[in-house]
Amino acid sequence: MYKPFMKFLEEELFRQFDLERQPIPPGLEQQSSTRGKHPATIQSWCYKCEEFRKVRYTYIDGGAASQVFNSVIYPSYDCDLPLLGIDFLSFGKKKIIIVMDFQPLFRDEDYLQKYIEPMKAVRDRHPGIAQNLEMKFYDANQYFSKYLLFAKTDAETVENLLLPAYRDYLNLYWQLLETAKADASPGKRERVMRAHQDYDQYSADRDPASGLFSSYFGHEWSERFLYEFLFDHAKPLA
Ligand code: BLA
Repeated sequence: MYKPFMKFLEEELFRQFDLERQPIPPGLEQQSSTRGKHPATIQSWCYKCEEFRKVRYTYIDGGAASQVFNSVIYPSYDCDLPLLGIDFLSFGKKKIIIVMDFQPLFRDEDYLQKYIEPMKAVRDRHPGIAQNLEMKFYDANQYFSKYLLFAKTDAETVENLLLPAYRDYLNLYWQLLETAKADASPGKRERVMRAHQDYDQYSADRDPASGLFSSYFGHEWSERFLYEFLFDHAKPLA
């Protein structure tokens, strides 16, 4: 269901950047499960390039029962561009959740003006999948922008509305990268590094997917996947 979206991202990345494949810890790159009611596979890819210190994406294919496309792009520490976050989920026909955001590293006015305000026009073009939903797992004021795509919707909406919105957000992200590169200042590097690390810790500790990974692949695998791959700058909770 979301494979064309993953493919599109992959093509955009390979077209624009000189990607170098990054190793994924043993056992985490790919896994299959026959534990649940339906068989499922999970597969992940990881790259880096000059502009991005880490580009990762994951696909869970559990047939009609679950389809998930999840990705985070972490820019280089020399640049304070938000992270690009994508979480497209589908559990059967009934539960479809779409999230895509430029996840801000800082919340001061200048920063929001530079990287988040430009999203408004894009968001306003896609009202059908930018619903004002409450977050249950995360704090919307931390690492999320006010112009995120966030919808609980149906397969038909995904089919009709998601691709144009997805392309619009991606295009804006590539544009903002140019702005960010132009005034990267090395003095800010430490601050950016710390923000990436805080994001990983925050995300790993709260990830609502932890139960899903455990049910398919076991608790131990789930913890390793979260702390050694998805959010590998986070420390496991004691
Ligand atoms: C919600 N994301 C969810 C949920 C799951 C996942 C199972 C809960 C759905 C529900 O029952 O309401 C799944 N999260 C995953 C998977 C991975 C993961 C499979 O990290 C990894 C492979 N989540 C992200 C990123 C964003 C994100 C990058 O990983 C940013 C765009 C957002 N996911 C996000 C939000 C919700 C969500 C905002 C709703 C959570 C809430 O209501 O608080």
